[in-house]
Amino acid sequence: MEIQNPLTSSANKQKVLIEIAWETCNQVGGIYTVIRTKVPSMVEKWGNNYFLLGPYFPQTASAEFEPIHDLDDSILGKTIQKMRSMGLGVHYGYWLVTGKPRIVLFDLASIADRLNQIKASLWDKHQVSTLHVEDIVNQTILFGEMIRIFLTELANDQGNKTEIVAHIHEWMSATCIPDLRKDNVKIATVFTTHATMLGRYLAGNVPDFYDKLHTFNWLDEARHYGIEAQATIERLAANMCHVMTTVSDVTARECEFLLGKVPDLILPNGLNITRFSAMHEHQNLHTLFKDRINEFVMGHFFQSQPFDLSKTLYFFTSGRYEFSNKGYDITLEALARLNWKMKQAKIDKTVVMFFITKQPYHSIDPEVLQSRAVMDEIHETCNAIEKQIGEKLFNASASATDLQMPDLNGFIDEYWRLRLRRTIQTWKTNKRPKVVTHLLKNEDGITDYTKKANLMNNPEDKVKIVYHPDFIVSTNPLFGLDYGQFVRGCNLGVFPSYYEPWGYTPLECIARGVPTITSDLSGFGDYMMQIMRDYEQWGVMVVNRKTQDFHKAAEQLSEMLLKFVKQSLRERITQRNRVESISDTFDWSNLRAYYDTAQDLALKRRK
Ligand code: 1S3
Repeated sequence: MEIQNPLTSSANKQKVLIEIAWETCNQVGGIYTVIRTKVPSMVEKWGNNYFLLGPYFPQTASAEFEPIHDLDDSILGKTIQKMRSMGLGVHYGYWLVTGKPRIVLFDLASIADRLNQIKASLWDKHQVSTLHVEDIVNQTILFGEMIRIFLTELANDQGNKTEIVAHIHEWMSATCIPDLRKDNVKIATVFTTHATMLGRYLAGNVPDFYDKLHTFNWLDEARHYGIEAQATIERLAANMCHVMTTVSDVTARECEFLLGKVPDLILPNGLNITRFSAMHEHQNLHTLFKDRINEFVMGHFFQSQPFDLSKTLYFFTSGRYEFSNKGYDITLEALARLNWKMKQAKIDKTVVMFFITKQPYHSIDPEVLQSRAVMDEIHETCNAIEKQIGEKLFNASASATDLQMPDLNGFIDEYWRLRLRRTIQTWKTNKRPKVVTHLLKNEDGITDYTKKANLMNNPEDKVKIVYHPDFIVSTNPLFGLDYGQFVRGCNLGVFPSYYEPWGYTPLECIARGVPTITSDLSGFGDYMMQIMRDYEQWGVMVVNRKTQDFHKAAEQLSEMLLKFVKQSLRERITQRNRVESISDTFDWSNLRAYYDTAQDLALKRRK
């Protein structure tokens, strides 16, 4: 059935959904993943009645945005036209992601001359204090004003012909909500917060944050951390939208105490899951990408510390650099304990733990690059020798007069022998393999902790550390893998967060059939515990951080890691299959229903 487009026809009263986010066509963090991966499922339900709004940044737009040049006389076309005639920069086109939805991007510079006037109005009407704010706040104020103008024009033009829902994500898109309500614009609003600004700051700075939640005075704390504008906008949006939502029960508690609003609904995050028709395919990919990680590990460690790769496990953690919020501290403590336990138990295995995050650095460490390059040279020399032996062996075999196996040693030229020996000689060293792959601008929590815990890649260590202070992209010379491939090549993802409203990283592991560790303070971990009682059976382990202190939780984590290390290859393969088999649970085709409910409720409340 063809879906009639109310933006091009005025025949029937229909519903239109507009999704609005700072991260539409603008990747900053997790919200981009939410919006982008959800598109196919939204387009499936709403067809042409769905589009998105976002900010226009030429650089990101050049990669993901395809302009539509001809504006028709639909309501959408007319609204864009009207805004342009007001002198505002409005870009209209397709977002080049799966589902290819239409998007409208606002050029913030085109309204920048009105910034002070908009700020004055925010203060007069809603007492939002925006003096001396960071530039990002100014940008979001401009963005909010353009959204307000757009929605108001669209709704006025539609009158009673169309029911419009605006689903607004995070405070960065939310300065428009108080005015939309005050002006009684005919639009139903859903506001989803993916964290609270205050929660993020307090969790990282105040011990026992969760126990003290009910004691904080939001305004005092917001002023203390210099985020009064953001916190006020968030609070107003939460209380003035028609339906307020967040991504997990964990964050819902924060909303209650820090935003003064118990969310109406919880909207868990999903992914666009692609499953293979044959189970062995994801196992094959694991082997393929693990081999690539093996190459890196040989280049990095074997120069001074060769170990048996068939008895080596790759663990990793990744995310923004929030040392204790993301649980890097507890992970390091647990690894130090694991190292000790493996040595005590004389376990004949090696664990290489990768920390993948983003911190300022000068460049990749030239010594790390050099070691890799020389190892590649050894590899090439071996290939040349292999070829030479192969050809000579074939000739000798074809022309053989007896059945004696020829002496292979005689087939290698002196030149190649010498070259191989010299390259190995220049490569081998007594130096300890580096912990950090890059030249960091500053020491940080990870480097401090590795020193303090003596996790320094000592020869006797069973647990080796690779700290890669940059996100992994396919052009990266050290791995030559994109992030998804890297995840597939690893054996275990470790994410015992302290503050994590949802947390996509463990979910990204599940989607790729990789077992994972999360915490009961992360939205995802909490959700998992609610929907699957036997989650451990399915390769998801949850560290108890709610009721245990740091040291007890670190001990629990180290035991989880040890148990994993002790598994046999066969057990690991079975576990990977089980993890992969639950990935569908998190496909948007199953989770979109939560969004449908929120949007329906907003329409009912607007009436
Ligand atoms: C937020 O991004 P973050 O990493 O700043 O939103 C994400 C999407 O809902 C969520 O997964 C994450 O926990 C939040 O913290």
